[in-house]
Amino acid sequence: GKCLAVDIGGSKIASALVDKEGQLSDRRQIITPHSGAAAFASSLQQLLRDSLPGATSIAVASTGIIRQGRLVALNPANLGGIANFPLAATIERVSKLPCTLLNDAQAAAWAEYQALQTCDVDNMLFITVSTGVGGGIILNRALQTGNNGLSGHIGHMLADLQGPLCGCGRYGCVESIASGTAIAAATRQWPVPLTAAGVFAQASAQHQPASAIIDRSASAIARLIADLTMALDIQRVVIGGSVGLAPGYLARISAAQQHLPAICRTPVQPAFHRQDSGLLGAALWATQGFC
Ligand code: ADP
Ligand code: BMX
Ligand code: ZN
Repeated sequence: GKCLAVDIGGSKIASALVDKEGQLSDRRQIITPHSGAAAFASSLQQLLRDSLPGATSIAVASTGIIRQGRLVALNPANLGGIANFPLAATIERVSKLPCTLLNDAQAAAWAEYQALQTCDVDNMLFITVSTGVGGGIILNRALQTGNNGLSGHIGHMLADLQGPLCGCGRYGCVESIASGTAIAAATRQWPVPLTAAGVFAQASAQHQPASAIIDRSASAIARLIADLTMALDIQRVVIGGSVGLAPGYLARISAAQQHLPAICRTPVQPAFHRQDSGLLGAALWATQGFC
């Protein structure tokens, strides 16, 4: 039987059937509703109902801290204010199939670690630069989830003590400077405010202020990589998310790394599975992992 994998992000919810060989089929995607828990639950349930035929198990990767079957948001603003949501119970109402839950970036890290074309990496860091900034840490070849699901929430490490208030309650988190949400927010006072994709489009048209916003994001990520490399002896970094995978973003991280000491310049590469890392990682974790 196939596993129905679901990836719940702050901007989109994707689903696909994953077979034993890790092949995806019947991929679907909807926009994450930001109008409260009831709308969120019914959109998720509709997507599940549509995707269920052919599935014998469910594996979910979701934004938020995944703790005892619930989604606990560190930054509720990323979900339109939802702070605590009964994820397992909501899924169970649609299907009684066996279900595993994992944080989205932790799941993506697991899939990307399996995809590395080398056996020489014991410690790997995955970073998604998306609605928020998420992370998944592989230490001694094992995915770190933590006793409370918190491991890898590196978007809430500090980038700038003078930075903006983050939805988690701290000032100057990496997420408040580097995420797609932060990139768009940096244009809020412009005559025509832009989306993150709009900022990238302007930057590639040589618009200097747009380029500076993306560089501020990329250099916050380069410093985050440096800090985590110092703490954990990270050997390889994999970047995902729509901002992380946007054209030119990785090159800006690499450029920012050149301003740091050589020991901080941990090699960075794009996600092999692109937008499907979370889906695939959830499915892989359900078969190889333990919950
Ligand atoms: P999720 O957070 O749901 O996992 P994404 O990885 O798609 O979803 O990240 C969403 C963020 O990326 C949003 O802030 C969105 O504005 C931004 N974004 C979407 N498409 C692009 C693009 N082509 N270039 C740059 N940013 C993008
Ligand atoms: C936030 C946090 C993380 C998540 C990361 C990326 C919430 C709701 N989410 O830091 O759990 O991994 O965003 O999530 O607090 P995404 O929605 O950008 O993919
Ligand atoms: Zn924060």
